[in-house]
Amino acid sequence: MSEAAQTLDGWYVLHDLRSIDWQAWNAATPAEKDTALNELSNLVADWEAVEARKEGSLALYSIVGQKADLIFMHLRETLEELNAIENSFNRSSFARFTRKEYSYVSVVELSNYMAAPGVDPLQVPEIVARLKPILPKSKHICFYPMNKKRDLQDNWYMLPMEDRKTLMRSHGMIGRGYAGKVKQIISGSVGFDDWEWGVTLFADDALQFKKLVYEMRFDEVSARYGEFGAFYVGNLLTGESLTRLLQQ
Ligand code: 76R
Repeated sequence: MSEAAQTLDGWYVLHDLRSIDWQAWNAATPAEKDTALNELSNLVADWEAVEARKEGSLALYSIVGQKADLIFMHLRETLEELNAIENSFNRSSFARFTRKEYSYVSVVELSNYMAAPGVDPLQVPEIVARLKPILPKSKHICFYPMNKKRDLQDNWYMLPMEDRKTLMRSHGMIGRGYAGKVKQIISGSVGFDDWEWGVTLFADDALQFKKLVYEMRFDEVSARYGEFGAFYVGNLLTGESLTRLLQQ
Protein backbone atom coordinates (compact mmCIF):
# COMPACT_ATOMS: atom_id res chain seq x y z
CA MET A 1 0.00 0.00 0.00
CA SER A 2 1.26 3.49 -0.79
CA GLU A 3 1.69 5.88 2.12
CA ALA A 4 -1.23 8.26 2.61
CA ALA A 5 -0.32 11.95 2.65
CA GLN A 6 -0.75 13.48 6.09
CA THR A 7 -3.11 16.41 6.10
CA LEU A 8 -3.54 19.36 8.39
CA ASP A 9 -7.20 20.25 8.60
CA GLY A 10 -8.62 23.61 9.53
CA TRP A 11 -12.03 25.20 9.36
CA TYR A 12 -14.95 23.36 7.81
CA VAL A 13 -16.26 24.86 4.58
CA LEU A 14 -19.73 25.15 3.08
CA HIS A 15 -20.10 26.47 -0.46
CA ASP A 16 -23.82 27.28 -0.71
CA LEU A 17 -25.04 28.20 -4.20
CA ARG A 18 -28.47 29.72 -4.71
CA SER A 19 -30.48 31.23 -7.53
CA ILE A 20 -32.89 34.10 -7.19
CA ASP A 21 -36.47 33.29 -8.14
CA TRP A 22 -37.00 36.53 -10.06
CA GLN A 23 -40.61 35.72 -10.86
CA ALA A 24 -41.47 35.38 -7.17
CA TRP A 25 -39.32 38.42 -6.32
CA ASN A 26 -40.96 40.65 -8.92
CA ALA A 27 -44.41 39.52 -7.77
CA ALA A 28 -43.68 40.31 -4.10
CA THR A 29 -45.14 43.40 -2.43
CA PRO A 30 -42.77 46.19 -1.31
CA ALA A 31 -43.42 45.16 2.31
CA GLU A 32 -42.50 41.53 1.60
CA LYS A 33 -39.35 42.67 -0.20
CA ASP A 34 -38.42 44.96 2.70
CA THR A 35 -38.79 42.15 5.23
CA ALA A 36 -36.79 39.75 3.05
CA LEU A 37 -34.00 42.28 2.47
CA ASN A 38 -33.84 43.18 6.16
CA GLU A 39 -33.55 39.55 7.17
CA LEU A 40 -30.88 38.99 4.52
CA SER A 41 -28.85 42.03 5.66
CA ASN A 42 -29.13 40.85 9.26
CA LEU A 43 -27.84 37.41 8.33
CA VAL A 44 -24.91 38.87 6.40
CA ALA A 45 -24.17 41.27 9.28
CA ASP A 46 -24.16 38.32 11.73
CA TRP A 47 -21.74 36.39 9.53
CA GLU A 48 -19.50 39.44 9.16
CA ALA A 49 -19.46 39.83 12.94
CA VAL A 50 -18.32 36.20 13.31
CA GLU A 51 -15.54 36.97 10.83
CA ALA A 52 -14.55 40.10 12.76
CA ARG A 53 -14.17 37.89 15.86
CA LYS A 54 -12.02 35.52 13.73
CA GLU A 55 -14.36 32.63 14.50
CA GLY A 56 -15.15 31.98 10.85
CA SER A 57 -15.26 33.68 7.49
CA LEU A 58 -17.60 34.53 4.63
CA ALA A 59 -17.14 35.04 0.89
CA LEU A 60 -20.21 36.39 -0.89
CA TYR A 61 -20.19 36.60 -4.69
CA SER A 62 -22.68 36.78 -7.55
CA ILE A 63 -22.21 33.97 -10.06
CA VAL A 64 -21.93 34.84 -13.75
CA GLY A 65 -23.91 32.49 -15.99
CA GLN A 66 -26.91 30.26 -15.40
CA LYS A 67 -25.54 27.71 -12.93
CA ALA A 68 -26.51 29.89 -9.93
CA ASP A 69 -26.89 33.54 -8.96
CA LEU A 70 -25.20 33.68 -5.56
CA ILE A 71 -22.43 31.83 -3.76
CA PHE A 72 -22.04 31.99 0.01
CA MET A 73 -18.78 30.41 1.09
CA HIS A 74 -18.79 29.90 4.86
CA LEU A 75 -15.90 28.77 7.06
CA ARG A 76 -16.49 27.58 10.62
CA GLU A 77 -14.82 25.53 13.35
CA THR A 78 -17.54 22.82 13.26
CA LEU A 79 -20.01 21.18 10.90
CA GLU A 80 -22.76 22.00 13.42
CA GLU A 81 -22.14 25.71 12.90
CA LEU A 82 -22.30 25.28 9.11
CA ASN A 83 -25.58 23.42 9.50
CA ALA A 84 -26.96 26.22 11.70
CA ILE A 85 -25.96 28.76 9.04
CA GLU A 86 -27.82 27.00 6.26
CA ASN A 87 -30.85 26.47 8.48
CA SER A 88 -30.99 30.13 9.45
CA PHE A 89 -30.79 31.09 5.78
CA ASN A 90 -33.50 28.59 4.83
CA ARG A 91 -35.76 29.89 7.62
CA SER A 92 -35.41 33.50 6.52
CA SER A 93 -38.08 35.13 4.42
CA PHE A 94 -35.43 35.91 1.79
CA ALA A 95 -34.95 32.16 1.18
CA ARG A 96 -38.50 31.98 -0.22
CA PHE A 97 -37.18 33.95 -3.19
CA THR A 98 -34.27 31.61 -3.83
CA ARG A 99 -33.66 28.11 -5.16
CA LYS A 100 -30.95 25.75 -3.95
CA GLU A 101 -28.58 25.10 -6.85
CA TYR A 102 -25.57 23.31 -5.40
CA SER A 103 -23.65 22.90 -2.19
CA TYR A 104 -20.24 21.58 -1.29
CA VAL A 105 -18.98 20.44 2.11
CA SER A 106 -15.25 20.21 2.82
CA VAL A 107 -12.52 21.18 5.26
CA VAL A 108 -9.57 23.51 4.66
CA GLU A 109 -6.61 21.23 4.01
CA LEU A 110 -2.85 21.46 3.76
CA SER A 111 -0.93 18.31 2.89
CA ASN A 112 2.60 17.40 3.85
CA TYR A 113 4.00 16.94 0.34
CA MET A 114 6.01 20.17 0.55
CA ALA A 115 6.56 20.12 4.34
CA ALA A 116 10.01 21.05 5.65
CA PRO A 117 11.51 17.97 7.38
CA GLY A 118 11.79 18.09 11.17
CA VAL A 119 9.49 21.10 11.55
CA ASP A 120 6.20 20.79 13.44
CA PRO A 121 3.88 22.64 11.05
CA LEU A 122 1.48 23.49 13.85
CA GLN A 123 4.24 25.60 15.44
CA VAL A 124 4.54 27.73 12.29
CA PRO A 125 2.14 30.69 12.62
CA GLU A 126 1.77 31.16 8.80
CA ILE A 127 0.65 27.54 8.44
CA VAL A 128 -1.81 27.79 11.32
CA ALA A 129 -3.21 30.99 9.79
CA ARG A 130 -3.72 29.22 6.45
CA LEU A 131 -5.85 26.56 8.13
CA LYS A 132 -8.30 29.16 9.46
CA PRO A 133 -8.16 31.80 6.76
CA ILE A 134 -10.11 35.02 6.64
CA LEU A 135 -11.27 34.87 3.03
CA PRO A 136 -9.96 37.65 0.80
CA LYS A 137 -12.43 40.23 -0.51
CA SER A 138 -10.98 40.02 -4.02
CA LYS A 139 -13.11 41.16 -6.93
CA HIS A 140 -13.61 37.61 -8.25
CA ILE A 141 -14.05 34.04 -7.09
CA CYS A 142 -13.61 30.77 -8.98
CA PHE A 143 -14.81 27.52 -7.41
CA TYR A 144 -14.71 23.95 -8.69
CA PRO A 145 -14.50 20.46 -7.25
CA MET A 146 -11.91 17.94 -8.42
CA ASN A 147 -10.59 14.40 -8.06
CA LYS A 148 -7.27 12.68 -8.56
CA LYS A 149 -7.76 9.82 -11.00
CA ARG A 150 -7.81 6.10 -10.25
CA ASP A 151 -7.65 4.70 -13.79
CA LEU A 152 -5.51 1.68 -14.67
CA GLN A 153 -1.97 3.08 -15.08
CA ASP A 154 -3.03 6.57 -14.03
CA ASN A 155 -3.83 5.87 -10.41
CA TRP A 156 -2.69 8.68 -8.10
CA TYR A 157 -3.43 6.57 -5.03
CA MET A 158 -1.07 3.77 -6.13
CA LEU A 159 1.91 6.10 -6.67
CA PRO A 160 4.71 5.95 -4.10
CA MET A 161 4.91 8.94 -1.74
CA GLU A 162 8.23 10.07 -3.26
CA ASP A 163 6.74 10.23 -6.77
CA ARG A 164 3.71 12.17 -5.53
CA LYS A 165 6.04 14.59 -3.73
CA THR A 166 8.00 15.22 -6.92
CA LEU A 167 4.80 15.82 -8.86
CA MET A 168 3.35 18.09 -6.19
CA ARG A 169 6.57 20.12 -6.09
CA SER A 170 6.12 20.92 -9.79
CA HIS A 171 2.45 21.77 -9.12
CA GLY A 172 3.44 24.06 -6.25
CA MET A 173 6.09 25.82 -8.38
CA ILE A 174 3.50 26.72 -11.02
CA GLY A 175 1.19 27.93 -8.28
CA ARG A 176 3.91 30.12 -6.79
CA GLY A 177 4.21 31.92 -10.11
CA TYR A 178 0.77 33.37 -9.34
CA ALA A 179 1.69 34.66 -5.88
CA GLY A 180 0.06 38.03 -5.34
CA LYS A 181 -2.33 37.47 -8.25
CA VAL A 182 -4.36 34.43 -7.18
CA LYS A 183 -5.06 33.19 -3.67
CA GLN A 184 -6.09 29.54 -3.46
CA ILE A 185 -7.91 27.65 -0.72
CA ILE A 186 -7.77 23.89 -1.10
CA SER A 187 -10.35 22.04 0.94
CA GLY A 188 -10.51 18.27 1.28
CA SER A 189 -13.85 16.53 0.88
CA VAL A 190 -13.13 12.80 0.86
CA GLY A 191 -15.91 11.36 3.02
CA PHE A 192 -17.84 14.64 2.93
CA ASP A 193 -18.92 15.27 -0.62
CA ASP A 194 -18.98 13.86 -4.14
CA TRP A 195 -15.50 14.96 -5.21
CA GLU A 196 -12.19 14.73 -3.37
CA TRP A 197 -11.29 18.44 -3.15
CA GLY A 198 -12.86 21.83 -3.51
CA VAL A 199 -10.64 24.41 -5.22
CA THR A 200 -11.51 28.03 -4.44
CA LEU A 201 -9.51 30.77 -6.09
CA PHE A 202 -9.69 34.52 -5.46
CA ALA A 203 -8.28 37.24 -7.74
CA ASP A 204 -8.81 40.88 -8.64
CA ASP A 205 -8.14 40.04 -12.29
CA ALA A 206 -10.43 37.17 -13.35
CA LEU A 207 -8.17 36.37 -16.32
CA GLN A 208 -5.57 35.07 -13.87
CA PHE A 209 -7.93 32.13 -13.08
CA LYS A 210 -7.86 31.08 -16.72
CA LYS A 211 -4.09 31.52 -16.98
CA LEU A 212 -3.39 29.55 -13.79
CA VAL A 213 -5.82 26.70 -14.46
CA TYR A 214 -4.64 26.47 -18.08
CA GLU A 215 -0.97 26.39 -17.12
CA MET A 216 -1.71 23.65 -14.59
CA ARG A 217 -3.46 21.58 -17.26
CA PHE A 218 -0.02 21.00 -18.80
CA ASP A 219 1.55 19.99 -15.51
CA GLU A 220 1.58 16.24 -14.94
CA VAL A 221 -0.50 16.28 -11.72
CA SER A 222 -3.41 17.93 -13.53
CA ALA A 223 -2.73 16.63 -17.06
CA ARG A 224 -2.56 12.99 -16.05
CA TYR A 225 -4.45 12.77 -12.77
CA GLY A 226 -6.88 15.71 -12.56
CA GLU A 227 -10.62 15.26 -13.03
CA PHE A 228 -12.81 18.33 -12.70
CA GLY A 229 -16.41 19.15 -11.88
CA ALA A 230 -18.36 22.26 -12.81
CA PHE A 231 -16.65 25.65 -12.61
CA TYR A 232 -18.38 28.63 -10.97
CA VAL A 233 -17.00 32.12 -11.47
CA GLY A 234 -18.33 35.29 -9.89
CA ASN A 235 -18.05 38.89 -8.77
CA LEU A 236 -17.72 40.24 -5.24
CA LEU A 237 -20.88 41.27 -3.40
CA THR A 238 -21.32 43.04 -0.11
CA GLY A 239 -24.53 43.01 1.92
CA GLU A 240 -25.15 46.45 0.41
CA SER A 241 -24.46 45.59 -3.24
CA LEU A 242 -26.57 42.45 -2.89
CA THR A 243 -29.50 44.58 -1.70
CA ARG A 244 -28.91 46.94 -4.63
CA LEU A 245 -28.84 44.03 -7.07
CA LEU A 246 -32.28 43.00 -5.82
CA GLN A 247 -33.77 46.49 -5.78
CA GLN A 248 -32.78 47.63 -9.30
O1 76R B 1 0.28 24.31 0.28
C1 76R B 1 1.20 24.77 -0.43
O2 76R B 1 1.25 25.93 -0.86
C2 76R B 1 2.27 23.85 -0.81
C3 76R B 1 2.20 23.46 -2.22
C4 76R B 1 0.83 22.99 -2.68
C5 76R B 1 0.14 21.82 -2.34
C6 76R B 1 0.55 20.71 -1.38
C7 76R B 1 -0.02 23.71 -3.61
C8 76R B 1 0.31 24.96 -4.15
N1 76R B 1 -1.14 22.98 -3.86
C9 76R B 1 -1.09 21.83 -3.09
C10 76R B 1 -2.07 20.84 -3.02
MN1 76R B 1 -2.58 23.41 -5.26
N2 76R B 1 -4.02 23.87 -6.57
C11 76R B 1 -4.95 22.98 -7.07
C12 76R B 1 -5.62 23.60 -8.17
O3 76R B 1 -7.01 23.17 -11.82
C13 76R B 1 -6.10 22.37 -11.48
O4 76R B 1 -5.38 21.82 -12.36
C14 76R B 1 -5.87 22.05 -10.05
C15 76R B 1 -6.63 22.92 -9.05
C16 76R B 1 -5.11 24.88 -8.31
C17 76R B 1 -5.51 25.92 -9.32
C18 76R B 1 -4.09 25.03 -7.29
C19 76R B 1 -3.35 26.18 -7.09
N3 76R B 1 -3.50 21.64 -4.85
C20 76R B 1 -3.17 20.76 -3.86
C21 76R B 1 -4.14 19.69 -3.83
C22 76R B 1 -4.18 18.51 -2.86
C23 76R B 1 -3.45 17.41 -3.57
C24 76R B 1 -3.23 16.15 -2.79
O5 76R B 1 -3.17 16.18 -1.55
O6 76R B 1 -3.09 15.10 -3.47
C25 76R B 1 -5.03 19.94 -4.86
C26 76R B 1 -6.25 19.12 -5.25
C27 76R B 1 -4.62 21.15 -5.49
C28 76R B 1 -5.23 21.72 -6.59
N4 76R B 1 -1.66 25.21 -5.56
C29 76R B 1 -0.52 25.70 -4.96
C30 76R B 1 -2.22 26.26 -6.29
C31 76R B 1 -1.40 27.42 -6.10
C32 76R B 1 -1.72 28.79 -6.72
C33 76R B 1 -0.35 27.08 -5.28
C34 76R B 1 0.80 27.96 -4.81
C35 76R B 1 0.49 28.49 -3.45
C36 76R B 1 1.57 29.37 -2.91
O7 76R B 1 2.74 28.98 -2.92
O8 76R B 1 1.21 30.48 -2.51
